[in-house]
Amino acid sequence: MERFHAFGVRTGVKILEALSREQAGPRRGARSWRVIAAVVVATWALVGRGSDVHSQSPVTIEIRDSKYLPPDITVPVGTTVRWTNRDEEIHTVTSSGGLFGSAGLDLGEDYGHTFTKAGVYPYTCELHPFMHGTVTVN
Ligand SMILES: [Cu+2]
Repeated sequence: MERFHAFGVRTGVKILEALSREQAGPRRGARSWRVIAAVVVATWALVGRGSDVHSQSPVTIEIRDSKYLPPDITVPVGTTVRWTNRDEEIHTVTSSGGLFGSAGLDLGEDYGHTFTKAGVYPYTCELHPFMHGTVTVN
């Protein structure tokens, strides 16, 4: 979500730069409506966009003793969930709907996915089908 905010800020800054060039030009009076429009857009880009996109704190799930801990979590839209493998054994995080999926994670390796839509997302380990977890996004 940090990225979206940065995009908004960059857009806002660009517009303000263009705006100050415009104002320095010789035909300033004739262009005042464009200046007003630019201010509106710049304000939207700087303030509106930045506050519309809430950044959520990331959530960590550990994989230990062939279990996802905690197995079921509920997070707000926009949350990045990160799974870290604490087992000597390789595990995966594989969405049942095919929406996300890790490679085989070795001890200490992790995998993250950002959930941008509300829904219920069950997942499993490709290597151990008895392992189950669910991420509920609302
Ligand atoms: Cu596994």
